[in-house]
Amino acid sequence: MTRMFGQPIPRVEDDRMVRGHGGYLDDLGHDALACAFVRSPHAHAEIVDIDVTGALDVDGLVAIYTYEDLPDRLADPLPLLIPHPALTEGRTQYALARERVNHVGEPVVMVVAQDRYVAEDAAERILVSYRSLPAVVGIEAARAATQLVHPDVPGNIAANMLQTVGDVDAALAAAPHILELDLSIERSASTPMEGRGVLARWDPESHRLRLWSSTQTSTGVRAAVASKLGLALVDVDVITPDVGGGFGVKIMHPWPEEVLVPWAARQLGRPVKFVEDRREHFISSAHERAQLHHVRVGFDRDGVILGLDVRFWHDHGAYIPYGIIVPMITSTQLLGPYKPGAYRVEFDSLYTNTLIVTPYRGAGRPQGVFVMERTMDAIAATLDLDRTVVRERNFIQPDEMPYDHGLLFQDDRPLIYDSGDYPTLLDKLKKLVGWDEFEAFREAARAEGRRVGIGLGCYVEGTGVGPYEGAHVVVEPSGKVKVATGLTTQGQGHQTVFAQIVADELGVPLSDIEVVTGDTRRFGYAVGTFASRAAVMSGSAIALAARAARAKALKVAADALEANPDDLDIVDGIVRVAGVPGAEISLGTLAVLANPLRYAFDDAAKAATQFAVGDTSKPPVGEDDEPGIEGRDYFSPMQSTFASGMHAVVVETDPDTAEIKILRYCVVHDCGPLINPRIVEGQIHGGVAQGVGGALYERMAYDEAGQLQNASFMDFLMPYVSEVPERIEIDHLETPSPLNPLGIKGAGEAGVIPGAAAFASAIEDAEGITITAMPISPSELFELRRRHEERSSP
Ligand code: MCN
Repeated sequence: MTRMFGQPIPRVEDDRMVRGHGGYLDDLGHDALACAFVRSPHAHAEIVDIDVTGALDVDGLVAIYTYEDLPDRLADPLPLLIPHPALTEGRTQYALARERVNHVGEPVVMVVAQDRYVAEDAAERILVSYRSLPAVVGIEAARAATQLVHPDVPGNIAANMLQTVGDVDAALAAAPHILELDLSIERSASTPMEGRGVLARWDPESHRLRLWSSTQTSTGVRAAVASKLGLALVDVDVITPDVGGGFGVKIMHPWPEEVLVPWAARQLGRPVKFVEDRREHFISSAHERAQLHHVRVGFDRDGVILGLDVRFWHDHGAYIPYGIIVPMITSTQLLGPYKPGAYRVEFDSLYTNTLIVTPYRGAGRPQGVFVMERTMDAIAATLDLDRTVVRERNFIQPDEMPYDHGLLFQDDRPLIYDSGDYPTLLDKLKKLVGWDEFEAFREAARAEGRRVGIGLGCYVEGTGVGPYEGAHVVVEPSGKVKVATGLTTQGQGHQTVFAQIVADELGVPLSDIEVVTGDTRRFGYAVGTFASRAAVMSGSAIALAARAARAKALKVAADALEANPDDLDIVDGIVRVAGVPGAEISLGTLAVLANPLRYAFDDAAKAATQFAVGDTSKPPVGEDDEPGIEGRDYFSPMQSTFASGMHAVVVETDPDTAEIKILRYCVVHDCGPLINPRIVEGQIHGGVAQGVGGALYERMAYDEAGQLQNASFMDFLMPYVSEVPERIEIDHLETPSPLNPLGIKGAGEAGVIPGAAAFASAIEDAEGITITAMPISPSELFELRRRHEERSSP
C-alpha cells in the first residue's frame, strides 16, 4: 500500500462543499424560534431604564429578556477563561448588560420571536435610556487614564507582566550601538465568511439539551453551557456543523448568545436559534492586533544583538474573557529565530471602550515579528549591512537545539525550541526569491522609472499547545473505520489528513475511513482548534488510537487464524499471515468476531474463520478481551513544538499614487514532516492572504466616541482575489519535532505571521522611508513621502 502520509491528495471534504452541500449553522433549525438583540449604541454609558412595553404587542413575539430575568449562575459575569497571576484586574461582561455598557454592540436585551424579522421589529420598539459617559478609545487614551473604563480598575490596566533574562541595563550600557524604535500595529479581525451562531433544542422528557454551535471548541461550549444552566455534562450535546471559517474568533466561549439561547430554549420548551449578521460580527464578536511598542536595542559592530528591551501596550477592549494570551505570545514569540542577548519585556494590557480582543490567526505573533524584524532592518541600516547578514549573525544555530530562552511561554511552561534550522531556511528563501540578484533588478526597474523594493520577515511559532487531545478509532463490521476526535474543523482539511494517518497506521484504504470532529456525542473530551494544534495534538492522538486498534485487530486475528501476531500484517483492510497463502481475514470480519452478539448473526464471519477453528458456535477470541476492534488514546505533550518560516516580498510602489503592488511573494516553511503538502500549501495561501490584509488594508476605524466607522464589508477593506498575489512561491524544510510520534509541527497560522513585517521591510526598501506603523495605505505612504521630503528639503 502506498504510504498516505506525505501525499498531496485532494481534500475529501471539498466535493461536498463546492457542490453546495455543506451544512452550516443557518441551514439548520428551520422550526426554531429566532433571536435578535438590542445592543448598546454607546461605547460607554449607564443604563437608566429599559422600557419594553412598545414591543409587547408585536405579532409573533415570544419573549423578551433583560438582565433582571436571568437566574442564578446566568446572572453572574461570564467566565474568565484563562486566568494568570499577572492578570490582577480581570473583568468580564454579563450575558446581558447590567447597569453599564462598555462598548458599542454589547447585548442589553434579548428578543425571541417566531422569526428574525419579527424579532428585529420588536427589538426596534424597545427603548433603552442611557446616561452616556466619556469613552476611552485607543491605547493612548487608555494610558492617559483621564477616564476609566471600569471605575475600580486604576490606570485602565488589567495586567502588567514583566519577563527578564540577563542584565539588560548593563548590556545596553556596554553596547557600542543603541537604537530606539516606536512601532505600532492596528486592530483587525478574523472576519470569517459565516459569523457566530447557535441553535438549541431542549428535550423536556429526557431533560437533555442539544446544541449546534459555530464554534472552534464544542467541548468548551458544552462545559460552559452545562455550568451556566446547572446541567450535567452528559446531558448536553454540542455538535459543530460546517462553520464557514473561524480564524480564532470562534474559540471564545461562551459568548453571551451561546448561553442565552439554550437557556431560552429550555425556558420556552421550543428550539431557539441565533445567527449573527455581519454588522453584529464587527461590533459584538472580537478583534485583535492593536499594540504600541517601544524598543531599545544594543548591538555590536557586527550587528549582533547584546541587549533587547521591549515595552509594549496592548489594547484589550472592554473585557478580558480570554486572559492575556495574546500579549504573552507577543512578548515571547517576538524573539523569533534570534538570540537577543539580555532580554527584558514588559507589557500592560489595557481596557478601552471598544470590542474585546481574543486571538485572531497568528495571535500576537504578527505584532511581535513586526517589532523584531523592524529592529533587524534598523540595525542593518545603521551598520550599512545586508539585512539577511544581520539576521544570520543573530540566529540560534541548529546545534544549539533544544534552545531554552529562559522565559515562560503562553502555556506557562519554559520557552524551549525543540528543533529547527534557521540558517538553512534563510538560504532557501534567498535562493527562492533571488535575494542576491535583486540589486540588478532594482537598477533595471529604476531605469524604467519604477520603484521596487524587497523585504523579508522571519518567525518562529509555538504550535500544538497542550494540554491534550484524544481520539477514538473503531472498525465496523462493514470494514469501514470510524474516527472521532473532539476538536473542531473550520476548513483545515482535517477529514483528509486524519484519514491519511489512520490509513497508514491501520492498513486500510482512505475511502474506508470517515472522520468526525467537534461532536461531543462522538468524543467528549477535547480542548479545541486554535494555536495550530490539530495536526500535532489530534493527529498524534489519532495515530496512537489507530495503533491500539491495530494491536487489537492483530490479537483477534492471531486467535482466529491460529497464528503468531508477529507474522501478521494488514494491507488494504485484510490481515494476512506471512508465508501462508489464503490465511487471511478482513478487519470487518474481525470486528464481528470481537463482538459476540454480532457474531451470532453473521454466517459470513463464521465461514471466514471455519478453516482455522472448526467449531464456529462461538467467536474464537479470548474471553477476557474487551469487545470490538477499537482504540482510544490521548496525546498530552510536555510542551509546544516550534515551527518556523521566512517570507520575502517584492513590491512596486507607484511614484505618483503611492499604490503598493505585490510583484512576488515567497515563503519557506518548516512544520516538520508534511502530512499533506497540498493542504499545508493551501493553509499558507490563506494565511498570506490575511497577511496582505493586515499589512495593506485592514483596520478597525473607531472614532473618538468609540463608534466603529467601518463595520461592513463596504468599508472594511479585505483583500479580494485581485489584491492577493496570483502566485505564492513556496519551499519547505522538514526538521522533525522530537516531541510527538509523527514529528510534526503546526502550519495553520504560519502564512499570516510575518506579513506586516515583510511588507514594511519591502516598502521601506522601495521608498527609503522608515516604516514604523502597519497597516499602510497608499494615502499614508503618500503622507510619509510628503513629510520625508519636507524634512530633507533644505
Ligand atoms: N498539516 C499537515 N502537515 C503538518 C502540519 C499541518 O498536513 N506538518 C495540516 C493539518 O493536518 C491541517 C492543516 O495542515 O489539516 C493545519 O494544521 P494545524 O497547523 O494543526 O492547524 P489546525 O488544524 O489546528 O488549525 C488551526 C489554525 C488556526 S489557529 C487558525 S486561526 C486557522 C487555521 O488553522 N483558521 C482557519 N486555518 C484555517 N483555515 C481555514 N480554512 N479556516 C479557518 O478558520
